[in-house]
Amino acid sequence: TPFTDAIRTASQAHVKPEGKKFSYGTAGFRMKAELLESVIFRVGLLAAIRSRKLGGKTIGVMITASHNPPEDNGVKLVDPMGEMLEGSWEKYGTQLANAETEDDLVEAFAQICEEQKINNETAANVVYARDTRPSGPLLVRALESGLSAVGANSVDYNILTTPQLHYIVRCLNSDGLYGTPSEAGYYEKLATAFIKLMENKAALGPVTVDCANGVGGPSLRKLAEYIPKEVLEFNIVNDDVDSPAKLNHQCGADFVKTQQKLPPGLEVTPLGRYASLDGDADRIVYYFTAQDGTFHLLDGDKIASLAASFLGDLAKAAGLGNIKVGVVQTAYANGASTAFIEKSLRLPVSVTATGVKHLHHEAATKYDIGVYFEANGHGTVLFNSNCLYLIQKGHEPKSPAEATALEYLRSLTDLINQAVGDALSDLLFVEVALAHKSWSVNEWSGLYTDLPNRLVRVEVEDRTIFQTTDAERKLISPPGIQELIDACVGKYKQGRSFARASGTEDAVRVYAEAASKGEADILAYKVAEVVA
Ligand code: 16G
Ligand code: ZN
Repeated sequence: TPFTDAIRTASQAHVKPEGKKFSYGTAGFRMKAELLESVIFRVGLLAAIRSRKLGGKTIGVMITASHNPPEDNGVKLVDPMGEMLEGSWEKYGTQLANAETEDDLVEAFAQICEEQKINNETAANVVYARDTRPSGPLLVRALESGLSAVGANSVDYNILTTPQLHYIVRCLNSDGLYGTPSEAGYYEKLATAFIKLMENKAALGPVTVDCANGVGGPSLRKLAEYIPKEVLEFNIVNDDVDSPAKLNHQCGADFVKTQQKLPPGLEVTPLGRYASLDGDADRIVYYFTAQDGTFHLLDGDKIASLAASFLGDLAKAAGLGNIKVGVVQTAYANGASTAFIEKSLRLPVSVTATGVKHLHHEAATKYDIGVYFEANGHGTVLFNSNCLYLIQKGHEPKSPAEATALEYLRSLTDLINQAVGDALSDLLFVEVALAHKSWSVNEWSGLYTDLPNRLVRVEVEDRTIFQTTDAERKLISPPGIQELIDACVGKYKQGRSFARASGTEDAVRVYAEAASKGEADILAYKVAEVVA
């Protein structure tokens, strides 16, 4: 390729740690930041190839390690419509990252270009951003070095949340139809839709947002400037991005979801609304304390239930009774949420494997309005083209009430990030749903009661032998194990349990739920024993 010499020279400044094996996984590459420099340099090469393959469409590169500790970092690619990199291309990321020498690297680069029939004269366009981690600037320089070695045009968007970069990528590839491709364009789009949706709705009182001391803090502060206090007041906490050690430490969505408790130091008023973002602001959970001080979590399943209930009603009110509204969950969704959506809301639920790309794909292809959320708080709502057409012009409202509901739906398609799960967009969406229903957290929480559950991490010799089917709910390998799990589950009322290999850690995860906390705990440990 014309870039052989340039790649070879530039690569010498970003040497691969010898013998280290990298893999582009569910969330891209993620590890200790000091191991990442060569990987990110090579991701620059891949981003350029991907852009050329797609005729010069803009590709995004996000440098973040989400909810992981401050000393970690990571990188992932964003495809033109703001989705995750197409799955079949992940192997190229792995291939480039693992090339041991400069010779291996230029050869791998040439091989991928040949396999994908890349015309290296085609322009390559790449945009990138990073979160607030201290390792970010150095890694950005490695990325820039990779991009320039292969002649890519690039724009640095500096510090953004992950979903903001996804938004910008989508804008840049949508001829101005999705929005203005800038950070300010993002705030304006969300705030305008939000203010419209909150017109004539009673104020809810302030919402407190724990920003995990990550990039969500400064971003939410900027967003809040576009929203008058009378419409919604934000109380922003844990937004110290100048003390790296505080990032994701004893705060944030992952802490609250896994510990099922308040972030230490948070002052709470009973029945107030509290939310926590993760370190790159693509996940959110809500929670509150009752009058008696007990903690109540409103996780991704509760958000999905609220969203499905609100959107299902709105579609009917707009006279769009034939629109198919559905919910996508993973095996980790609480059984009580699935039962609520199917039996009380009478809406279909699909279950997919863990990982946003699986849920996103299912929601986009199966439903007109597809609500998807992982229990951990990552999710969004997708409106397909049929639905967008009906909302925008295809459906003639038959009454003023229908016209109003249609108008709401129109604003919601602007409010809700269509590219990826987005904590800031989800935050505003939840506030709108509660305001429209005139619900307090109590009423929202009371949609259903979570079944007690337990998650256990099991260290095993080789997690790759744990192969699953049926959206990770059943093991097909090692042989005989699933029968043993079934036998355990059968002993517990409302029992359900499954084991799957983690996609992000070297371990197997066991999930169990049952009618009581004690039984859920015992079931989880019994199944963990079977797996170990
Ligand atoms: C990744 C996924 C997340 C999933 C988690 C499961 C993306 C962007 N992120 O972080 O959605 O919940 O993996 O981790 O897809 P596990 O495989 O270790 O259980
Ligand atoms: Zn995240």
